Amino acid sequence: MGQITPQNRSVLSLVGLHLYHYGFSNCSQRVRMTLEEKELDWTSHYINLGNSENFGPDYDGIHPDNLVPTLVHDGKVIINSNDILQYIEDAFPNSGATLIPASPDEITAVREWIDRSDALQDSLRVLTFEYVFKPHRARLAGMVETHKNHELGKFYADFLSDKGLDAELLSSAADDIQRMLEALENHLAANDWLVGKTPSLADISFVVNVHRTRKFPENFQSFPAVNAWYGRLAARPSFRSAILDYEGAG
Ligand SMILES: N[C@@H](CCC(=O)N[C@@H](CS)C(=O)NCC(=O)O)C(=O)O
Repeated sequence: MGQITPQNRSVLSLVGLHLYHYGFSNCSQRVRMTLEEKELDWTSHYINLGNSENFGPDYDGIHPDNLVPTLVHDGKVIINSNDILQYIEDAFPNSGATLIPASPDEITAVREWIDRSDALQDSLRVLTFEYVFKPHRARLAGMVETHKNHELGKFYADFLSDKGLDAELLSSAADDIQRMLEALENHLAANDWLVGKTPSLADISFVVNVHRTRKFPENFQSFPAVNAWYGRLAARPSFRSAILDYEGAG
């Protein structure tokens, strides 16, 4: 979707880079990691999803679906994390790391990996709620009300119901993630990075997903080439400042 015109026009006068984001959100993590790799200064607008701040007055009307992240750059408003990654690279080609390779074939390959990363979001959400948020269910009870008119409303209602998330939904999410890790493993067994000879937007987009799978009890860590690739990315300063430093933040 990329660039939008928000209902809340106040952001159109913002100067510089402003990111509306949440610590634990993998979509926010990939944008922060890209901003760090590009060595760009940005202003943080922290939207605590745990307190439904995405429905609060500061954020309502900025993102049409009340999701994070949103990037505002000199009044241009961009949503969808993977579109934001591409926007940042296009807007700042000469700053920090180059995150898009030069050849048309490689550019297409980056796009394809990013699309596959994007397609994992629903499955990651399902297992995140089941394994990471479920112990804190009681604290999330208010979400049925805040999310009731939202596309996620039914999901929150199911999650917070006595029955919990459907067993079939859980197993199909786990299968989806397993298949994706197998595809990554096949590719990374012969390549250090997803595309080309240096990390690209494809690696950043995906590594936050793999990072999330490491919080699940499933046997998602028995992929040696994925683990080695993950280790290479996790050793980068950008991974610490964009991801690890936010863990535990509300
Ligand atoms: N396709 C969107 C997905 C954004 C998304 O699902 N964001 C989640 C956090 S990762 C969110 O804001 N959820 C709101 C909520 O659960 O209330 C993107 O890549 O930015």
